[in-house]
Amino acid sequence: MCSKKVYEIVSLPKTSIIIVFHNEAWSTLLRTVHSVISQSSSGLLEEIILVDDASESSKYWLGHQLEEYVATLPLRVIVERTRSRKGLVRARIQGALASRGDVLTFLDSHCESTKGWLEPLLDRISKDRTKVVCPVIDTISDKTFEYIPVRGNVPIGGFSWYPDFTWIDTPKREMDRVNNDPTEALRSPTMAGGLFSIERKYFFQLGSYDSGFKTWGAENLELSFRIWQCGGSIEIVPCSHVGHVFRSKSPYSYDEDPGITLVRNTRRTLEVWTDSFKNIFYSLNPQLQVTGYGDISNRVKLRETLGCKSFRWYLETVYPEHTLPLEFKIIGMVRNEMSAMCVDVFARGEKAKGDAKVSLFPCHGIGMSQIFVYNAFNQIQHDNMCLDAHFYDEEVAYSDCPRSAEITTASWEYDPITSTIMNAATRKCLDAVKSQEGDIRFVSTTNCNNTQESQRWILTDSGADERMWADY
Ligand code: UD2
Ligand code: MN
Repeated sequence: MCSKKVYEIVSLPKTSIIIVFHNEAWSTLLRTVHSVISQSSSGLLEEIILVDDASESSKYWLGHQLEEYVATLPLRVIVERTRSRKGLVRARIQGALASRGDVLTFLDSHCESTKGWLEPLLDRISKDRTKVVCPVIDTISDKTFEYIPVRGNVPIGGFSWYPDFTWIDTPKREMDRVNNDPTEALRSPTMAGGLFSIERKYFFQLGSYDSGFKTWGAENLELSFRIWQCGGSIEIVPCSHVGHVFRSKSPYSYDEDPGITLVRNTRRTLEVWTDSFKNIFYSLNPQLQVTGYGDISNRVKLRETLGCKSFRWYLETVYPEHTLPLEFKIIGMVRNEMSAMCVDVFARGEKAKGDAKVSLFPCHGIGMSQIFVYNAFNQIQHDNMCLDAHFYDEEVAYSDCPRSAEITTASWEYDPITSTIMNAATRKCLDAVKSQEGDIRFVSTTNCNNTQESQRWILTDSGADERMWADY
């Protein structure tokens, strides 16, 4: 269906391609550059701007060799260099300032564009300059470098509790809006961050990027909130595909603990864009509050100048599927009294069929993977996952939270007097069971017996003092 679409190329805006990199390999960098040149229809490319973010001299191919190589290419290719390591945000700003296309298209430095990837992106922008558009991101294996297309329905972007970018199933409301046409651009609450096109003037009008961001992380959510709240929109365009090497671990050196950089970037996002909803994020992830976030006054002023809408408006209108607990009974840990162990989403039992089985880990008190919300529907929720029991066996697993008060196997009755948690459907009680080694690892449901210590649980309150955020 995509290949049948016809675009009037002469009427489309030209784009600059901006690729920032730090220590990228020669092969992956050139794969990105060459695929852009060979897979873009002529007339759509203004130039390619490579921004070297102070790669180390041991990556000698990124020095003169790169400049000499790109001079042989049949297109204007500019190599910009940051004077010292700036991080991807400031490197992208430098690239954008050096560019001259009507549109900016950002790519990571380890991508492969596919035939006809630009037309459907530029077409959307030519119809509405406030649209920020993303291709579907296919996978390039980091083991074999083979190209693996996304199969089936195209997901859109959301965010998790941490908060972190996540893919979510495209909701029915959105498929209805596009009349189930699989080629139609899908509105997306957030973008992954690396691959997108935006009109150049609009990019600067919206405040380009927050130059207070360091190295890596969270700029994707910051830009996403900003685009929507300030009158633009984000779309994922199913007829445009670009592959990306998803790496299993971060290859960079940082000038500080990477966790601190990410927290600072994340807090700048929350403090500027999420109004009082930031308190929900801080309750769900208390570790965020340990690090400062620097001066944000310019970004707050930008938000005022642009007259941007509230985060409440964004959640209600753009992302009603978000998992933030706007109403809840308890936020805290699910602590087993006998063992001093807590339900932990990162702990995955070795007996688990799949990896969904609920396991315990010593309580660490720093929130994160041990934070659960006893929500308004009596479900025990972590982000999009809820503790779910079965009628046919004793296993407790994580499953997608039912978003209603209907009594299901994901409904639990917590009795703070007896410290028991009974499943409202199976009427069995949450129990901590021993693994073969004898240490308590798993959560299951067994017949209720409140003299049994392993069935005693405390839903500890982390001190979040608002029971309802709805007034914000
Ligand atoms: C994703 C995005 C990435 C960025 C990131 C959050 C995709 C496919 N990728 O993670 O673009 O939004 O989330 O920050 O959506 N780089 C520098 N200087 C640095 C660090 C990185 O230039 O100090 C370059 C790096 O070489 C790469 C780009 O920035 O070209 C993105 O970094 P990444 O590939 O490590 O990010 P990724 O794909 O894990
Ligand atoms: Mn990448």
